[in-house]
Amino acid sequence: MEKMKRSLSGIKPTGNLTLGNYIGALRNFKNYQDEYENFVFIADLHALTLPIDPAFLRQNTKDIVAFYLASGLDKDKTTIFLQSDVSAHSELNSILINYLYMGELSRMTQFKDKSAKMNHEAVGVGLFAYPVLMTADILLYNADVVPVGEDQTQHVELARDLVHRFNARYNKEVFVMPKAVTPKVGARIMSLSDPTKKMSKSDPKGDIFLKDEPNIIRKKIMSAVTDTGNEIIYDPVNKPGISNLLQIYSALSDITLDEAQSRFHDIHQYGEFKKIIADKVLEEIVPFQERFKEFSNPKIINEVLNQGKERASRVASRTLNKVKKTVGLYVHE
Ligand code: AQP
Repeated sequence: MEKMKRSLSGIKPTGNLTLGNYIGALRNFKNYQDEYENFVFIADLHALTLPIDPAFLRQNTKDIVAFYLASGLDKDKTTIFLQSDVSAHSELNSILINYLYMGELSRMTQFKDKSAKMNHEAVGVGLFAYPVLMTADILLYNADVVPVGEDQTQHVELARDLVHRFNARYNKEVFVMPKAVTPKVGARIMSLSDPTKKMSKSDPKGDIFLKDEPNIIRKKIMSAVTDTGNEIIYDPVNKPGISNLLQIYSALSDITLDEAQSRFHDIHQYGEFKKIIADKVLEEIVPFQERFKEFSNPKIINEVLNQGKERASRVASRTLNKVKKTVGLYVHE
């Protein structure tokens, strides 16, 4: 029998999840749970790379478990786990950190963007080395596919470089080559107040949060920055605001951008257009929020995480042992 392929994805509990996280990532995770061996985790160690309030981090972590369940992930089909529950992530990180280069890490866009806002002397080592831990996350599970939004594809490319380098150095296929998969539409949802910037949970200007009340979501969409003119066309360079709303509509309707555009052919008022976008978002998010509330229960969350910890640890420790042996660490019974 052919071995089932593996999929791995995660979200950092750095803030309140946004519509960008939902469309670019979360919404797509369940698509892998029937045909893949699906691993989905909460990347809590990654959330420490920038200062964060401990209570906020804990709350975000619990929320993400409930969001995963609300999005349709089934704990018996998908291994849902907490990164810090599986010590192999930190252990493999300690090994792999010796196989990636300062040059390549300093070229990562996310590092450059985040560190540019900080005093150079105070940029954390963890922020710089973040892609090393992400590489460990992916390789521990020998993931074939890694569903992500566009901003994370560069990190998956780095993991691929590491796989080439590592396997070549030891002349055997220690790690499986992973591949990033991004959604056809919605891989980069932009801020509603500045559609030239990504909607991001740690820079919440212009964000729609998945926990926002429906009337707030509607208000935010109705006051989204638009462009001059009155045509509803997809043109991200000249009409970034309208294009972003079209992208949201198209992704949530599971249709192409062309189809989305043609649905608005006869509409020439931005207000009317935005109302349709808001209706579409609420049609999906309101029932999702109801399921989220049902799953936001400590008993359910602990049960999911306990089961996930056990399954993920089993797979991860197997890979870790293989790596230890490969590099020459003495693995004894
Ligand atoms: N605006 C976005 N559009 C589409 N996809 C997005 N993702 C994030 N923002 C958008 C995708 O969501 C997944 C989880 O992201 P993450 O928690 O690993 O962190 P991130 O990529 O850095 O996303 P954020 O929201 O911007 O977090 P912070 O602010 O903490 O850095 C990923 O698959 C990501 O691509």
